[in-house]
Amino acid sequence: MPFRIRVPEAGYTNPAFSDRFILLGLNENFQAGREDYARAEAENLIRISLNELTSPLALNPGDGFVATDISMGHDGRLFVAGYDTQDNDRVLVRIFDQRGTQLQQVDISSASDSLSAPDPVINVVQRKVTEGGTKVDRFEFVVAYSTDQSVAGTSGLGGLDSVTSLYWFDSASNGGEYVRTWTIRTGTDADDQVRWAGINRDTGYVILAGETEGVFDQQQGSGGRDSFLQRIDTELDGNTQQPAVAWTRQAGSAADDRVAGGSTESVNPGLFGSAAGSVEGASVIGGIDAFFFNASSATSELDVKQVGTSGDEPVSNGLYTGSTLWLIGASDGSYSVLEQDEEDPVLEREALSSAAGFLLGYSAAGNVSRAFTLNDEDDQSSEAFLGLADFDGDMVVAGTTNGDFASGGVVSGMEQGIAARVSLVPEPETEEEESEFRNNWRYQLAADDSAIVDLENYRDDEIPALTRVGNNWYVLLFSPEGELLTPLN
Ligand SMILES: [Ca+2]
Ligand SMILES: [Ca+2]
Ligand SMILES: [Ca+2]
Repeated sequence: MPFRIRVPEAGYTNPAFSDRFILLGLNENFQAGREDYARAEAENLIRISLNELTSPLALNPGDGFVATDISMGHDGRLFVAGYDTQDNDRVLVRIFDQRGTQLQQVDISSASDSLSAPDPVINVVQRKVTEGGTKVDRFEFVVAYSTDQSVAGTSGLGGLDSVTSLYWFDSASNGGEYVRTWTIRTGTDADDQVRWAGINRDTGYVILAGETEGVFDQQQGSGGRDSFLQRIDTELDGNTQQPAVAWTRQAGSAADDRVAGGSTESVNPGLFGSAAGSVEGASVIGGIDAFFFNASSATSELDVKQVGTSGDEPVSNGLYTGSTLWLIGASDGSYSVLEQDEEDPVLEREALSSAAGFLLGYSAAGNVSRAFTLNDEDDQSSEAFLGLADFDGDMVVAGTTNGDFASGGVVSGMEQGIAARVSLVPEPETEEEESEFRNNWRYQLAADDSAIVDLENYRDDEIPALTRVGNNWYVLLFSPEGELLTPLN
């Protein structure tokens, strides 16, 4: 039976930072045994989220802010990292509630620092710590960027270095705000470019994943640019919390290697990227391969998984969910998984006429489990994937096309942002099998020179999308069904 829920604006209030939601159930006492009333098939409550942000969240209204990364957490707060091109590329973090109200701007670098397109990355965590004998929630974020310029309170090591800052939410400061715990500058005497930063939920250590052209302590260079994974602990010096590098692990091929991200979700921190050549002696598959590994110290044995096909699989981003590492990128191949009796499954590739986005799922042992290719229907245009989020058991990808990705029939020839939900419900193997609902959809922004560069998951209710249109930066919201809840015009 179709029905509609109206929430009149007058009289509706929500003092919380997060959206309200309704859990809708049946009045069983009323209908029990009553004539002409039937019981519902399932007694699950229907969840209805009330979205309060209905226009795009403009991140640089009239200023020079360039957004580079977003992260979601702490009662629906959205954290946006970036830099201000009108203030010496000063690194900033802007924190918003779900209505798009800015709650705090955190100045990460100093007013005296003069940076150059520092490309900061951010991640947040909620973890339990013991304070006075009781467990309390501690909310933190880490932000990291690379620079070869002087940064107040740090000493340059040579070329680009990584500058990393840890912040925590102090409810006693100014009515509740994020304050700095520490800042550290790390790297080699050559260029070090941080690509990802995260915080371990259990013990709170910080992990950096990036690329280096130098050689870290106790490490060996493999040639060109290598990957590195670095653990930074927080140590107590009296009552002061100080950063301390626990270890750095460097790995790579003889050529320039690319790092797309890292993880603190597994027992040992991990890193993933792509390389053209053997990474630490692993077997080359061909062309550009994807690779990933976990490390527990500077010297423990590395088990590098090098995966892919004879074609090119350059990895742009990825995500660990449960026991699966998901990798995205773009290639002119169509991918599928060949299951074999008593042998490991094999990733297969068929050549395409145009570039398409790929989404590949791997086990920790390096076995491919799922493979998806999202191409334009006519196989003519170039798609690239940049952003990835898990959402209600599915994956959502985003990036760009220069053609007709969503089969809308309009091709401007310019780059336009795209997003798609990829259902992980398996396809039925026989016609007799009941086909389950697959919530697959595609969306293409009708805005030239646009891109969707990063995605987040807001409590399985909405998909916040960091979006560029020309020089303007926005956060857009998609519904679980792929409807744009914040129309651009
Ligand atoms: Ca350096
Ligand atoms: Ca290398
Ligand atoms: Ca294509």
